[in-house]
Amino acid sequence: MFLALAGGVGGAKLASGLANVLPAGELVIAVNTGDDFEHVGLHVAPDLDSVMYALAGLNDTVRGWGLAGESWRFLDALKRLGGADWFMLGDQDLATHVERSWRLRGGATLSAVTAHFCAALRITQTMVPMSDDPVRTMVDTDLGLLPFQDYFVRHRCAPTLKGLRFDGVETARISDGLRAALDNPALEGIIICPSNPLLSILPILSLPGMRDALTARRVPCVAVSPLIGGKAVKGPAAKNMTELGLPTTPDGIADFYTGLIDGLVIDPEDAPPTRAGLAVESTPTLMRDADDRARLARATLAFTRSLVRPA
Ligand code: FO1
Repeated sequence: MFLALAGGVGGAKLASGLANVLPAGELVIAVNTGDDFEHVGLHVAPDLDSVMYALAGLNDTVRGWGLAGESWRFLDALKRLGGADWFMLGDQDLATHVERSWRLRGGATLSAVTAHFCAALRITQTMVPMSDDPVRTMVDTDLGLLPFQDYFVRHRCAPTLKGLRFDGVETARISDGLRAALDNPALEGIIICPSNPLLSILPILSLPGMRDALTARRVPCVAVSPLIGGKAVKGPAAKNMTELGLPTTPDGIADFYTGLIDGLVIDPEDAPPTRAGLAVESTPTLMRDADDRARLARATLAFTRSLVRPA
């Protein structure tokens, strides 16, 4: 079995490709929850939902988040009442947030709610939150410290990034599902999806014990670069990397994941990293449709399987 670390739109795309090409039950996807927040009294978990909707084939592929065929009558009515309409909750999507919040309030863990939703949507792979404890990404910007969704949606990632803080992470525990995948003797490899390294993957890596677990890995770990030709396909990954002084190149990605990866998948538009000892697979990484997602998933799995960790 394989473990994938994911968050955001790029992560959801490769996660769904991996889910489709691997036999049922052979993939665990651990998802960033640093983007989670309380909104209009509801627990919203955007990255869990992006991955879940993609795995269920229900996601809106044009917008990149939320459900296909969405309607917005709730949002219109909320706006009429002077409510917070800056974060767009679709009518169908709302059911996810209401049901999740209701179950959490009844004492269920985020892992239990996620497992229940995945079963209800007939998802045959395992998707788990990185942690059941609250971790909240705070973005330090030229406008001051902003909660993640304020930075990402309300300000459209325009403020200059100066740093990141993950509130609650010091005491957050790796979820049982993620821990079990890391410790599973049948684990063949770990794949870091082409998610924003800073906003989507760093919260997962910041959980106490996570870097140690990856450093001590017995199986190969491969990252798929989120950059094509030095630019992000969607979202602020390249802007964020530049603002924090990381080159928007495979070298920048390799540096960011130093000590954690054995191989890097890059697009042919990018020059291979110069770092010694890092295996590189150059293959098209743009995922426009299900065929692209399956092809990149197969290439990434074959590359990961070809790498052997020294004993
Ligand atoms: N992204 C936006 O740019 N604007 C929105 O109004 C918005 C609403 C939204 C609602 C539910 C959901 O699950 C995700 C939503 N997203 C929205 C996407 C999301 O906030 C970001 O893509 C992720 O947090 C970044 O990974």
